[in-house]
Amino acid sequence: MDLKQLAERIDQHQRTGRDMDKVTIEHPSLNVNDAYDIQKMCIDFAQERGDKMVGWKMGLTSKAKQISVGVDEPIYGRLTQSMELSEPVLHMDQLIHPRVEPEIAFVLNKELGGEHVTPRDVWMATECIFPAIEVIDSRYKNFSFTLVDVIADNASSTKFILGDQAFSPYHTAWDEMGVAMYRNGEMLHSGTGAAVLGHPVRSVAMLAKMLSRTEQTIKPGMVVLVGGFTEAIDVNSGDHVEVRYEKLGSLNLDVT
Ligand code: 0L1
Ligand code: MG
Repeated sequence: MDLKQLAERIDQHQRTGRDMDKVTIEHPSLNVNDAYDIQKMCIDFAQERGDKMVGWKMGLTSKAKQISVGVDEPIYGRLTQSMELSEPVLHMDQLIHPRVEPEIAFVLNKELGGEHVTPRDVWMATECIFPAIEVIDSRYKNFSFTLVDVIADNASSTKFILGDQAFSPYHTAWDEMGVAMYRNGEMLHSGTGAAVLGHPVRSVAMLAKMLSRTEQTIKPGMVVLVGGFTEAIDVNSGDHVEVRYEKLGSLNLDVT
């Protein structure tokens, strides 16, 4: 089985926004390590085209999502410059079936790595925290996948936007902070930071630990999207999404 060929196929679907069959249908013996190798190859292709890696995202950080995919550990994906929205507008062209999640993002000022990283280490290495919205869009038909498929597809990473205002890590208790997500004025989901592994800081520590398995670290300046505070919502052209963050204000997204 040629992992590079599979990466080329996924990369093409990520770029063109056409859905595809799960890679595990043809290759049931693919494992999680193969999937992370494929994920990295896709990002290498993007970097060869001039894109740049700017951070990481954690996915499957809520119990509900872990149960739906049948796992007990989160997954990670890679964020690139071209995924970051500079304006709060999401264009549907080249997307398949996007979903939106309310998140926060940590930005580090020190390298963080190793299998024993603790929440305390994360706080010592955190420069600031932003309110964030993540747009996920699985390349697989019907948004249906196994763990291996979704890791190979970069944990469904597609777009993200951070608020303009950065906050001190000590601004609030992030596990108690509430968010409410509205689509076209209707409140669809609400939650708190505790939905992310009990506390969002744990998600950053977990990422550092998971990366240490392949001798990688989180570099200073990297963005880390910690995981959804609530379930994701589907969006379509014409929708307006607003996320209200307790003590941080709101983020908006217009879908066109
Ligand atoms: O950000 C996420 O939690 C998504 C991870 C991948 C699973 C999905 O696409 O729902
Ligand atoms: Mg997410």
